[in-house]
Amino acid sequence: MIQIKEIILHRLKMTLNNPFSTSFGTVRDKDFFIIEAISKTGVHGYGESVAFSTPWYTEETTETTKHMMNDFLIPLLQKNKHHVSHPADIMTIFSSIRGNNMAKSAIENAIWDLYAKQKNIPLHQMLGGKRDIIDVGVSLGIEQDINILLNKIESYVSKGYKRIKIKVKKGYDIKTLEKVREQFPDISLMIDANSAYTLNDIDHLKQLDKYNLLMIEQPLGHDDIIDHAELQSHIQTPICLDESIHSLADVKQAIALNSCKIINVKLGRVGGITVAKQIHDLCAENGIELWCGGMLEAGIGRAHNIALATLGAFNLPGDIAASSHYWQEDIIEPEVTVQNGQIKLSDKPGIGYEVDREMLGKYTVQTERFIV
Ligand code: OSB
Ligand code: MG
Repeated sequence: MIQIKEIILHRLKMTLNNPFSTSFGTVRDKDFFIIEAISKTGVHGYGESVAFSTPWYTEETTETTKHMMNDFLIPLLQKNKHHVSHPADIMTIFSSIRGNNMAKSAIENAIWDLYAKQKNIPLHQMLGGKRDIIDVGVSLGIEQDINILLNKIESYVSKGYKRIKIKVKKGYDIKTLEKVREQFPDISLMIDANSAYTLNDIDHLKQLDKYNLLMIEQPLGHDDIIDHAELQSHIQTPICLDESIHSLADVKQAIALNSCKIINVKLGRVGGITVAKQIHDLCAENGIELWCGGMLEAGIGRAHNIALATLGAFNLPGDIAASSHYWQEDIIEPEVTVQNGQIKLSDKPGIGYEVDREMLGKYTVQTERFIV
């Protein structure tokens, strides 16, 4: 049994070290929730809501996650408090609410942390993780000045990051890759378009094949599965889906249609650890490669990503950079560090990092408590 006594929503505001630009716009600040779930026995579990302030990536925003948690999800937890024997039950309890996966994921993941701490084992071990050290890559935003991008690549390559991802958009793709490959002919390199192209760009996208890219992430529509299959049949570069995948059903469709060879799994986008594990198992059976995506998380969200990335089929480096890549100071102790492009898993119970209550307090702008 998991007897949840209280849920606390901490609303935080933090500013990124560097504004992060994609084909859709720029993220400078994060306004998000840390969910603290407290059991009757006094165990504290934490989750992080990854929605942004505006709905540019998916439909969710900080405000919609708040509405969902306050008015629907927490009331469902209150009503079903005697029916939680395992964190996977949370998904069933929330199943009457359509979509809103980031809000659901934040709460479910807090309860996974709580449960693992209650059992006194690391979360990655509870999930059936297969490695105690993971390879990681870095995602670099669009830069006005190509030299800034080249310097950043140089710096992350020299720190040992296992692959470099660069954001692209129309007019900032072939020319950029030409320069990057000139200076770094052999690095493991991929691009992410965040839906910047359409099928009219097939001939343009064929030119990518000569840059020996590990993959192209989400070239077409954020809600498309069919056109990606068409595009994949014309290009050699493997397609990776990000925005298109929200559920196990989406993955089934992508597999059936050959829409991608690789999937970027984000806990928030798919609705939490339980679905992510189901997606993992289905992809493992069908030869789809996986890696763990990022949402410019603070430490708690990052710790959950690190645990997820230990699952067997996550065979490609994730967007899981060091805390210091994103933040001046993080809200966990110790912060996440990367050595030679790898993160060593903690052997402490749950997410394996302590929440730094002083830092949490410093960045908190609002706190709400709910008795369950
Ligand atoms: O498309 O993968 C993406 C960041 C915010 C929103 C969407 C994406 C990203 C990233 C950065 O690529 C991932 C990270 O470093 O957290
Ligand atoms: Mg992406």
